[in-house]
Amino acid sequence: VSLQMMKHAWDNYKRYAWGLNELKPLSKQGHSSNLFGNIQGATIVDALDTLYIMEMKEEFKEAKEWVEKNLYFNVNAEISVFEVNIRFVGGLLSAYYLSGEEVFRKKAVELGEKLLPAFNTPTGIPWALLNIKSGIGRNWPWASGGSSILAEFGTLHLEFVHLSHLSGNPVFAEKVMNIRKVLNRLDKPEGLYPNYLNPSSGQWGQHHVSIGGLGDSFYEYLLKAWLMSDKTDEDGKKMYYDAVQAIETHLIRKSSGGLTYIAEWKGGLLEHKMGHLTCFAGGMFALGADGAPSDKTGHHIELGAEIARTCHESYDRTRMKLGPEAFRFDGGVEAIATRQNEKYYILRPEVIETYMYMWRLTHDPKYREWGWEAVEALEKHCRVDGGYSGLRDVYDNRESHDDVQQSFFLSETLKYLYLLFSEDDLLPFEHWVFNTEAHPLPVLRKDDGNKEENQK
Ligand code: DMJ
Repeated sequence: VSLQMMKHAWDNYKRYAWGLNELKPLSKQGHSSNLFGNIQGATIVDALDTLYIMEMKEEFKEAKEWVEKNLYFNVNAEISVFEVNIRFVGGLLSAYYLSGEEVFRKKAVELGEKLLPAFNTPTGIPWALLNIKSGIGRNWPWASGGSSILAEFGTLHLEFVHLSHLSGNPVFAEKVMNIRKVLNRLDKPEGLYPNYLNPSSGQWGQHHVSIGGLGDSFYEYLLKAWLMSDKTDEDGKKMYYDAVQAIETHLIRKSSGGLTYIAEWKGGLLEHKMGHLTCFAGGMFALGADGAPSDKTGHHIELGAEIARTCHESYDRTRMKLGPEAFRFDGGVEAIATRQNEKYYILRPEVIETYMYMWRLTHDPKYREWGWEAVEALEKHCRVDGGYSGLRDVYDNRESHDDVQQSFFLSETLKYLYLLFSEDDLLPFEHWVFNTEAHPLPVLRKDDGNKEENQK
């Protein structure tokens, strides 16, 4: 089924928005997000590996040809370093490792080089935004006193380690190792990592902590850096398990109805709200269970299962059976959005991602059942003639479509669905880690001698 969904999403993108970043499935035209500046083809690059894995050979071939002929980075454009890294660098790296086609390696390294000026700050903590022609960087104007964002500069590690591996140039890995160093030198309030860090002073901005937006994939990449290093990156490992310990103590709570959730922390005060983005953490806890210190393996799997259950409830308690952007545990509600501007669903993957990890790690059939519920809801409410669209209000009885087919729907949501219903030996976890945009990267073996082995 996810294969047919992919075909519908891809065919319509191709028909109406080919070469542009994303598809507007109701207007049937292209959509350009400013996150990618005027780099084009986000959907193509994000979808390459999904096409490959689903064995959509013709489509993969036409996507590859587009990359060869049309993907250029010599453009005068200000881009988000994080978004371009996770979608474009990540997408190209996976396409290279899966297919072995040199063009993807070449373009990934070329783009990586374009991102390097972002690190020209007094601390080496990169800027959020970068003009890839002039090399001038800056931060989001809204971010606490000129700060860089934890989930942005903390989500470069996996891709940059692979860029060094594939180019023979150590500079990429050095840049991300330096980020670690800066973080390790700093005092952390209650052992927690604030979302904001000033790249000039090297000091934290506001003490806001989140496992959802602005924080999320920083934690994910600590764990995955350790896994991707064939469990040699002890520093990443320690930082991850220490962070989880602090998160459990200060952020994880249980509602009176028995639902475990991860709250947001603002200078010591809890906001009892959980984002859809935060739901990825169920899968992360379960994936990290194996390496957990002092007999905590079962506990981390259990934590993953409880987060999965809570996020499933956030879906089940809506009319459309798709979850809201954020849901609350206060004012008499549990796992329900109470503010109008938190009721939307934009085809995000995190809940399905967690089902996929929980399924692979426990084989409890309920995760496939829950995944199937999501498929039915997507087909019923998000599928339109011209592709798939997000929804403005998942509690409404009539669909109000947002008219965007996000590129992560093809790279993540559909890939995780496909994997949820596949055998475990398709991209097995012993050999692959998924970047935060669901692009698989091979584990780099300790001995490193055998490239073949790395690519299994
Ligand atoms: C994706 O780009 C990535 O999953 C990122 O980590 C978070 N936001 C979107 C999907 O929701």
